Amino acid sequence: MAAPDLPRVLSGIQPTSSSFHLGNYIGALKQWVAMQEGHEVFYFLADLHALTMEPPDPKVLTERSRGAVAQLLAAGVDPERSAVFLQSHVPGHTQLSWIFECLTGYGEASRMTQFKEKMARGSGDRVSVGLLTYPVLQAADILIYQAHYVPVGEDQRQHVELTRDLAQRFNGRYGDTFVVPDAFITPESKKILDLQDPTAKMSKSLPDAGTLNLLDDPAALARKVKRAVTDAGSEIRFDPAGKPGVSNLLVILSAVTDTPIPALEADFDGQGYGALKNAVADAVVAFAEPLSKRVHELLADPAEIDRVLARGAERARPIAEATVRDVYDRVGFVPPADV
Ligand code: AQP
Repeated sequence: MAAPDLPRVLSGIQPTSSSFHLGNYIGALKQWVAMQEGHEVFYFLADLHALTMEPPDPKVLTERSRGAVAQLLAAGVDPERSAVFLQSHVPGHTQLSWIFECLTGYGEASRMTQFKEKMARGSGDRVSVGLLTYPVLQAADILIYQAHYVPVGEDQRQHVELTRDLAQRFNGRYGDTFVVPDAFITPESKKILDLQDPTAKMSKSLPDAGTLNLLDDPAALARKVKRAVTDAGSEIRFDPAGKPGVSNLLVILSAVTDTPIPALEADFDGQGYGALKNAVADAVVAFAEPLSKRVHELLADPAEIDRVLARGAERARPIAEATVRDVYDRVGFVPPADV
């Protein structure tokens, strides 16, 4: 395990589908893997957050959670170096969340873009209070570990800003308690776009044709890439404003082959969109196929997945408990006496 004086990294991902997509991988998980070097890292499956929309069938949630762990490990998260755990295994997250809920304005929470977007998809009583307070629980998830960096995609920037505000608000009122964390967002890969609608982010809640799922079979992946919406003209150039479809394909190719975008632009000089799509399809399949195979191997031993989660929670819990104790003291709760 990493030395405790290394900068701390914390991030989470929701087990809200049976497969992560390439946006999750390129925007977040790839950085999770890289940041295992030189940092003390905590990565959790946000199973509490997974209830905020329409709560899934309990068996499905259990399966998705184990499946999510398998995908993290197959993508390169190493449980020896990273604490990998379930949010529901560390009660401190919800204990701290209440304190932050009481420091967050109702208007402030209801202005969060993701809340407004998801609220627009639901209606009336089907929008849960949990959806409103989700970013506050997320602030607790981060601050409870005194994390310095939070590797996420661009869509999470506003939530990390709220986390920073809440840390500063608490520190201002009760004295220096929390590290004020920074979002770690890589400029080019911060927002992978939907292949059918390059104005929207790739997302599990958009139609499947535009989403490259890590566990899709190779034929489906290749088909989706080859049917991707591209732009006017024929030149292969990285220009996110003028050529969003082509630029998105270049970002994907760059991420899965670890090749800088200018080198790809040079390689494809004079070639058409068809050549780019063929190369992206081949590269995505070459990346996803072994990952998918490894996921299925790992899932054959669910007891080992549960042991990884137990070891991760064992590392996380003492840090979380110490923060909750300190915070409860600072707000003035009477400490429980020894009897
Ligand atoms: N398209 C994306 N590009 C870059 N990063 C992305 N992330 C998600 N989509 C993209 C990042 O993935 C991490 C995990 O996100 P999450 O668990 O919150 O998943 P999500 O945002 O709910 O994923 P979806 O697919 O977008 O789900 P819906 O449709 O339900 O909202 C985060 O770091 C996120 O930034």
